Amino acid sequence: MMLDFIALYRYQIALSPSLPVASQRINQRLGLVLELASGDKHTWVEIAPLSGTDNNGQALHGFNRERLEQVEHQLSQDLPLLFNQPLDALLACIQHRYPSLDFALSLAHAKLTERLAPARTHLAPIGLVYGHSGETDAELAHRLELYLTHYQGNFLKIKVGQRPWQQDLALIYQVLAHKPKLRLRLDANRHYSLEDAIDFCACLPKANIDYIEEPCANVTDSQAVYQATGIGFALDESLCAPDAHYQPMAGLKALVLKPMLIGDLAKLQAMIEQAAADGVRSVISSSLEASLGIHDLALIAAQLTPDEAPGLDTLSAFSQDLLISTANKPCLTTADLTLVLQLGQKVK
Ligand code: OSB
Ligand code: MG
Repeated sequence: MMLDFIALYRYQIALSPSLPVASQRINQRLGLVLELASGDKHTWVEIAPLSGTDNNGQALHGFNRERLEQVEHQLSQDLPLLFNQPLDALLACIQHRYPSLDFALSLAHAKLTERLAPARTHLAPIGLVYGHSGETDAELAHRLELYLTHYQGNFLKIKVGQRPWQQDLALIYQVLAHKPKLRLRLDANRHYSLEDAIDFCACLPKANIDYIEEPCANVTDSQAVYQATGIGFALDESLCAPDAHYQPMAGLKALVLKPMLIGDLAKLQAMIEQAAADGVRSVISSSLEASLGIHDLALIAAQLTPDEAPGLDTLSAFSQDLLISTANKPCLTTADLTLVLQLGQKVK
């Protein structure tokens, strides 16, 4: 079976309220959609490196290092070579230069060869709570109260570290006053000083804390927080460098894996297997993809990390869905996207 239809599109979706990317915020999301067909098989994948600029025109840092324009340029060179080639040619294009590109090509291959099956069972993704920009403490507390009355999950992720730790702590006790059995994943995005992280973690209700993502600016300090308080940590930003390695160490509970930043699925799977061998959990997490990407991440999580609820609760700020309708909001079709390149004709 040959790749007999290839199309590449650009999308742009407004976000409201703006979404946090560590300490930065974005109010629009840009990305690409690659559409492929081979015989009667057809699929789409999203390519959306977490890079570009924030609401103040500053470059987003800490996540993908490739720019969308570079990826688009590379694809406009690669795709003509794939046209009328067998599906395995998709894997031959994986060059380990642009993680988002490698991820998308391997994902398209997995979908077209039915290696990524629609999941029989899904663990519900865990809810995500973060302060909106300009929101006061009282407004956040009120919004959270409403949210919790409807929230069904057993886990909840809360973003911390962007205000004095005492306020984060108060919020956590407020949440637990409503739902005392919740297990919390906290994410500090490296914002706490060692001293603040220790003071904060020492006051946490340990039995309710699953782990804290990246409490401090470096892994040595995150480990010192564990040694001082017994609160385990997860790595996220530390895994984003192109050749990132971690050492299994006391207190390291989990790897937060963002496939768009890691690369092809084989590499992702190898990381998950190595972590399991080291006794470290793997949690698949969103890189703020639109609904198409989030849908595929849920399938990947169901297949590769069936016992871990993924962190995918980042769609609510998207003003539109992308090709896959997930909620009561407008859904973009390929006709709404900007065509960059097309090879072959689509058979209906
Ligand atoms: O810090 O984990 C983060 C999304 C984009 C960039 C950074 C992060 C996130 C998320 C995704 O928090 C949601 C999740 O992991 O639950
Ligand atoms: Mg994180």
